Amino acid sequence: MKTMIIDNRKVEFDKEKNVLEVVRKAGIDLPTFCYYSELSIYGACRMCIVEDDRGKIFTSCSTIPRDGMKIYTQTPKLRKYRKVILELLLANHDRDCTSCNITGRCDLQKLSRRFGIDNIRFGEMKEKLPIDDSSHAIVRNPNKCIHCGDCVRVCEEVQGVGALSFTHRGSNLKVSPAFDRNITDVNCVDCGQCRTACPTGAITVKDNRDQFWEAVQNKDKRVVAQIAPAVRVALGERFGLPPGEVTIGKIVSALKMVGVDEVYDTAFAADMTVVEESNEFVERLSNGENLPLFTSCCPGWVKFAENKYPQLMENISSCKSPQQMFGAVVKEYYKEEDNKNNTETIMVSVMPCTAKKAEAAREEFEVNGIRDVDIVITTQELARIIKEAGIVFEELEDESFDMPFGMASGSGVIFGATGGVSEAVVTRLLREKPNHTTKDVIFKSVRGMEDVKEAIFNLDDREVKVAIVHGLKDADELVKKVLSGEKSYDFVEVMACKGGCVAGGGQPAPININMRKERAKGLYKIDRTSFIKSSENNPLVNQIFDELLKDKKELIHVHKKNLQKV
Ligand code: HC1
Ligand code: SF4
Repeated sequence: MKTMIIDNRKVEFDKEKNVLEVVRKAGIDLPTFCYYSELSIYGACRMCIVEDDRGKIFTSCSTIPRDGMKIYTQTPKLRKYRKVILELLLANHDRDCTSCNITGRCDLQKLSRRFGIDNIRFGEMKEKLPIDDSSHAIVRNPNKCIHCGDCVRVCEEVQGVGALSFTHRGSNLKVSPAFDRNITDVNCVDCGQCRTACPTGAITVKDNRDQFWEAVQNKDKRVVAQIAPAVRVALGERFGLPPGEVTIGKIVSALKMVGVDEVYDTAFAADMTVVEESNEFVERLSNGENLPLFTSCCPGWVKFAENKYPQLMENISSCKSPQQMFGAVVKEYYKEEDNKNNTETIMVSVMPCTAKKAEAAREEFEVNGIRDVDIVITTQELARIIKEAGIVFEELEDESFDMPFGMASGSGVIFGATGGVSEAVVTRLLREKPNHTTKDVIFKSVRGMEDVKEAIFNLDDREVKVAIVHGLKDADELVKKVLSGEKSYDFVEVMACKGGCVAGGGQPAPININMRKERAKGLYKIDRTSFIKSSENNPLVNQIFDELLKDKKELIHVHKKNLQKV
């Protein structure tokens, strides 16, 4: 085993790819703004510097560990350099910390406190740049940017979008969309992954808490909330619970306490999607048209396809996403009563995803002046609402969802993890064929965090090929292979974020692979203990199809005519 001496202590290492990882293995939390193990190494912030036994200073993130290396992490020189780096960053940074969206969670604030920066010797050095508030999903405040490049690399390396880049030079250097455009004028797909990587308040989630409070405090309105699958396994992190801990009972309880009238489960609408989308799939398999069928529930993916692959529009399922389906169904359900009593139903979605905000605002999701979904708040906004209301989340008693839209199957819940939609659809199709025995094989192929997963099964003597991909860069590569004929599939599930919705842009961040796995595990645990296993066995879903949607299937479909190409 190779060893290094770190601060006079022997540390063994093996597969660690840089000195920073060995230092962390030794239990030392070296500061850094720009190091993410899942991204390329940039080495720009220089906070992770270490000193060797000859007094040479270098960045640990960009140095390969060598056997016998001797380094120090806390010398007087290093302390001085780190403090100067922080002072210079702060000199170029907005100092409105008390009113900043991420105060208390900002890495710059935390490190400034940790290194005792109580005086900044330099005055504010830069003139104020305009804030880009144009997007429904994220807000960009360049005055809080420290040029770590994390957002640029996530958008390029993981999402393959490249909506952000470094522009200008020297002291004018900044991160922005090309030609200083607004983020809505470039190919951004609203996924919010840049926000989950941003260590400061330079990119934040668009805050819709005020609309939420206004709605719940208006007694003339019936406020109905739907909670997405992935929220229940991540919200607890904001209250000190581990990733994957299921807190759905407390979430329902908290929403009731702040004034929501009815709380429903988006997984119910996911069950509806499974039933409707598998019917659509079977129809396409039988007529051979528009295959492969691409899933439509992830708005980041849909927008990416609209921008880059308009020729695939007919291949994307015409089913609305569960969020939008639910909004349309709930509004229809209350329509008569609302008309009679002259009231209004407001649909609030609690989502792990920033792109859901943009999806809800799309033109095609409004019929006769009524929007499917009125307000979307993310997991992290809900955490702030709970804190603002003074609710002690950890001590809340569990409450159950309201009826008739509060009962979901395990299949609906696992939508929140990559592979969940495919698993639910395949399970449904195979369950109808009692002689099938491939269940275990399929489950092994569709679960897990591999970039691309495949499953093959037989349906009525036809081989059906499924692909599951998460992360838009990997999706892009897969689509290219499908279009060139290199790969052939019948069903393709795409989720824009790595890991699926469990790692959406509105979830507690930063997010790492372990958190993705733990959150997904939480969803699979719910699935295992679910009273109803599969979507088509949800009696309330069947009732909605038989009654409310009997002659109104168009409510849950969308034919995308408004391509949002930029
Ligand atoms: Fe998702 Fe979906 S699973 S897209 O990841 O299909 O956001 O959780 O709500 O709509 O159900 C997100 C999650 C979510 C939809 C469902
Ligand atoms: Fe890129 Fe997604 Fe951020 Fe848009 S929201 S800039 S696509 S990472």
